Amino acid sequence: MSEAGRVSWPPEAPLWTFDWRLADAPDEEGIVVLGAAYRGHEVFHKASLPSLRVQYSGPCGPYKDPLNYDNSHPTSRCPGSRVCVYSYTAGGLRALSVESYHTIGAYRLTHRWVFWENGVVMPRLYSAGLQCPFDHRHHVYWRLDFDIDGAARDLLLEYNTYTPDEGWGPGWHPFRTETSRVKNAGSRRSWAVLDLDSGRGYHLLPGAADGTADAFSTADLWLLRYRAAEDRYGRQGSAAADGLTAYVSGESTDGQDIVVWYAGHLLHRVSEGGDDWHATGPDLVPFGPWS
Ligand SMILES: [Cu+2]
Repeated sequence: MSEAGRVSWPPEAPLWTFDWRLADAPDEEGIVVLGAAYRGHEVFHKASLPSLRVQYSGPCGPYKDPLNYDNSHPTSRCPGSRVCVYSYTAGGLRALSVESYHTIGAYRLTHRWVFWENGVVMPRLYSAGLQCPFDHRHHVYWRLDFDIDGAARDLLLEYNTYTPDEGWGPGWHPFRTETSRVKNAGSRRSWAVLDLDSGRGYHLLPGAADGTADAFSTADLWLLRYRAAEDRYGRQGSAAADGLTAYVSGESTDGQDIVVWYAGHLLHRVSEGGDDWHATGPDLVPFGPWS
C-alpha cells in the first residue's frame, strides 16, 4: 500500500504545485515531493529523505531506520490517511504542511515538509522515544534534486564570511565539480543553488539544531551531478555508512543538472528522557525574481 496526491495551494490562487507520494517497502525515503513549482517556476524535480541513521555512544546499533508507508500511522489531525496535508498561518504567513507519523521500535518520528507562501521550504524530521538508554545522534539525509527553472544550468555556491567578492557577491564561491562539505558556523557557512539563466535560486541555511558532521557521519552537504542510478529510493547506504562518497567522482557541476544532499545530526541525550520531541532540518529560502 502507498499514498499519493497532488497539491495546488492555496486553491484559489496557487503558489505551490507538486505531487507527493509515500511508498511502501522496500522503498524508504519518507514523503517524496515531485515536480514542485513555486509561482510557476520549477524548484524540485524530487525532494526526499532517503537515509536516517542512528549512532549510539553505547552498545546499541548503529541502525538505519526506514521511513515508508508500512510504519506510518494516521494521527488525530488526519484519522483517515497516513499522509496529512493541512494549511495554517504563523507570523502572518500561510503555510502548507505535508507530513507523516512513523513508529520504528521505540522511536516516534514525524517527517514534515512545510511550504510557505513566501517560497520558503522547511524540511523537518521530529524524533521522540528512546530505543536504547545511551546518548545518540540521529543522522538525517535529505536528497534535494533541484531543477530550478528546469534541470539544466544550475550552479551551487557556498557562502563564507572570509571569501572575497569573486563576482558572485561578497562571500560567495561557486563549486564547479562534485564535492562534499562540512558546516562551519564560524564563517556563517551556507549554500545556494542558482539557475544561471533566470537568476532564481534557493539558499540552504543549516538549522540551529542541525549539528555538524562527525567520524560516523562525515559530511553535511554533498554536491552531485544528477545521475538516475544514484537515486536508490531510500535504499541508500547502510546503518554503518551513508554510501554517498562513491558518488563524488569529479563530474562537472558547472551549469549542470545538480543534486544536493544535506545532513542534519540530531543529538539526543538520554538525560532528556524519551518524551521530548527533537527536530532537525534546514531552511530553504528563495532569492531572485520569483514573483
Ligand atoms: Cu533519539
